[in-house]
Amino acid sequence: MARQPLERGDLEHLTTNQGVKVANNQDQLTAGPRGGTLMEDFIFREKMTHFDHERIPERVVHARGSAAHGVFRVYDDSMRQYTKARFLIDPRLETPTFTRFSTVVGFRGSADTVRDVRGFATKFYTVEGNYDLVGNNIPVFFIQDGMKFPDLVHSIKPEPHHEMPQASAAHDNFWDFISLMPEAMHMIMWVLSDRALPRSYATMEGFGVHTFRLVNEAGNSTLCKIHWKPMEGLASLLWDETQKIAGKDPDFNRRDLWERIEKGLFPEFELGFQLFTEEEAASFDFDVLDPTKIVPEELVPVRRVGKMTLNRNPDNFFAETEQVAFHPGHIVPGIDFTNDPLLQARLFSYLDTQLNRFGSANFAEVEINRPRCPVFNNQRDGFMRMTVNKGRVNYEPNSLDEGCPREDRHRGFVSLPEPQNGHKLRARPESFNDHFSQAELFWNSQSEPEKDHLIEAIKFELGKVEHPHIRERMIQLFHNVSPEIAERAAPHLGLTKPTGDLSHLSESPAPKPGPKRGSVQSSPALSQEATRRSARGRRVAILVADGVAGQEVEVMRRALEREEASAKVVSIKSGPVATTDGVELVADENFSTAASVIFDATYVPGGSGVESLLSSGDALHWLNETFKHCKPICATNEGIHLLESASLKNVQVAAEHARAGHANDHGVVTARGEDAVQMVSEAFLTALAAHRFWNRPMIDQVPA
Ligand code: HDE
Repeated sequence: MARQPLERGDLEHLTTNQGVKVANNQDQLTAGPRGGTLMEDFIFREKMTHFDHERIPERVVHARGSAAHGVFRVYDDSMRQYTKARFLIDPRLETPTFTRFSTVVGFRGSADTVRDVRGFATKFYTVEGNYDLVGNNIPVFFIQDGMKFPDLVHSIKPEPHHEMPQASAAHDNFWDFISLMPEAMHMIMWVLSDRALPRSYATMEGFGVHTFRLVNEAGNSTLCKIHWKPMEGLASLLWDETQKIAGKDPDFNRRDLWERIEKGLFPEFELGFQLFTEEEAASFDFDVLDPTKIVPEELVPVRRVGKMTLNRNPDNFFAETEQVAFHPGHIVPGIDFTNDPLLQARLFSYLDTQLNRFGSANFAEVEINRPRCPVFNNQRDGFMRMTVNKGRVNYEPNSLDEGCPREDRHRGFVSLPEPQNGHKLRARPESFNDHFSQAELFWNSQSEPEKDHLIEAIKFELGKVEHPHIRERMIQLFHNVSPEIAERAAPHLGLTKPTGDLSHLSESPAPKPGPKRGSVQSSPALSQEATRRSARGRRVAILVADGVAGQEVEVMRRALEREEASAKVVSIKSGPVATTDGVELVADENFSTAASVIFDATYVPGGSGVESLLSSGDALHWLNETFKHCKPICATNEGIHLLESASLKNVQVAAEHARAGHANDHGVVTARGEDAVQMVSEAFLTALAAHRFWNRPMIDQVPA
């Protein structure tokens, strides 16, 4: 039955779910003004019942997430030789997508910037059915076999007796488990690196993790690894920042995604494939079915085939972001699985988890999960069935509906007839047992600042571990990755002379590590430093006080906006700011609502107002912190005094090295004179795109 079209008047009035207009939404129906509630109050009972049932179980992992609609298009038809999936070979097709980014460990209300893997799951509503690419921002995983997933997740989630800590791996249970699971060491290196602290969802990579297959029209299969490459390059936060942001703005990454899209700065990602044959795979010194291994890009380059643009925010968080149901088993003709034992376990788990979350097999009928191509089968009924099937036939074969719906032998999904033969057993292949080579490859490929951050992460994570024997075991494992790691971290954990002794593993039933077989010593693609970044989407704070040179603020703001960066004016108090030149200026934020950690860079314009900033502890702390976090700093005219203030000695050193109008090695840009802003703006934007300046002098002494 068709729904009556809504008239404007219909949308003005409150109704019950049955469409009955409500006269009073303030009071229950009672026997007299001070009397008891009447059972017949169907309006109150309906409202309260619905409220009581508003939650569905949060995801057991990846509970905290945010999402965006988008579109995907391939560049050309060159993938035709590898796959018959139409969305990957027909450049005329614009495929709608829905992408959900998430953290893994924290509950649904936890902070965005915790140290964690990020989920990167995309639903492609293709013309041949929904394809879900349910990946992460890290290309490997902790475990090799899905049998261990419940143990892994139990160990990393808050400890069950007191439910602490929230959204953090820094506790004994997790490191106890890992210390007995050497296969996790490659993943551990990634999780302790800057990759686990993304600046933005728009500046992180995505990975399908497992080896998948593409299958072409002739039925030939090619193995592949799947990548998302962010067009804005890779950028991360510092650990100190992430902890502060978790308090100042727990929605930091969510807000960033939302605001980028609202401003039209759509996050873009190129889809890439590493393609290789079975023969090539057999020649690698690792097993491509082992999800703790990457295929180094230097071995098989990533071929970028198309682009996804995230261009629309969801209309309703629950209906879309919370109810979207991903499943690696949602694939389309032209894509197929491999025997990766982690992937095989996922093929069971995701469907099962959706049944638990929705309480019904009809979750595919919820709008966000509904394919955009026709769905036509004999599945019927169940909780919350939305489809009103017509006709008498609900079986196949039939003659009463001319045999419909019937199989499509030509376009229907056919699994690759890969031979499967073997004894029934539970065993880990020998080819999976090199647990350290690629962990070392990752370490070797990091820049010096990235290595420093990783060592600091070990100090924090293991520093939180109370049992000394767990710390000791982990350090011995790190020694097997690289003695340098163990030697640098051990003294801070009260441990001396790690030797790499792994005798404690005899206590563990987990598969033992074999010899290192790795041949690639370093892979530049694994460092985030080599990435090409832009100023797009970056946030700059302009620090002002009454008496600021308004024109300088305006010229800088325009220069930033031209490069699609944004500026917020931060002052001692909110509201109008008096300027020396009569330019109208209003502070967007003040020192109690904003903090340096929420921004990528700071600019201090000239004017007599700098005097007030000089006597503001908040302003000095702001600048110190910006400096300590290695972010670009710019100052013009009197603004330079703030950099020169006594408590900002280090900034001063950096400023001294700055040639007027040029960013120096330390990312500090200054200039004096009437054209000061014009002189600095280009260098400041270049510094903004460069993201961080790690070689600042005396950074450890900065009080922030
Ligand atoms: Fe998941 N994972 N996972 N996972 N996963 C879930 O499904 C699971 C794994 C990933 O935004 C759950 O709907 C098992 C690898 C993402 O909604 C659950 C194993 C990778 C998301 C589940 C893995 C992922 C999930 C929880 C090991 C990267 C969030 C709620 C065998 C390739 C999707 C849900 C979203 C969510 C199970 C390992 C990525 C329980 C059993 C490896 C991005 O089904």
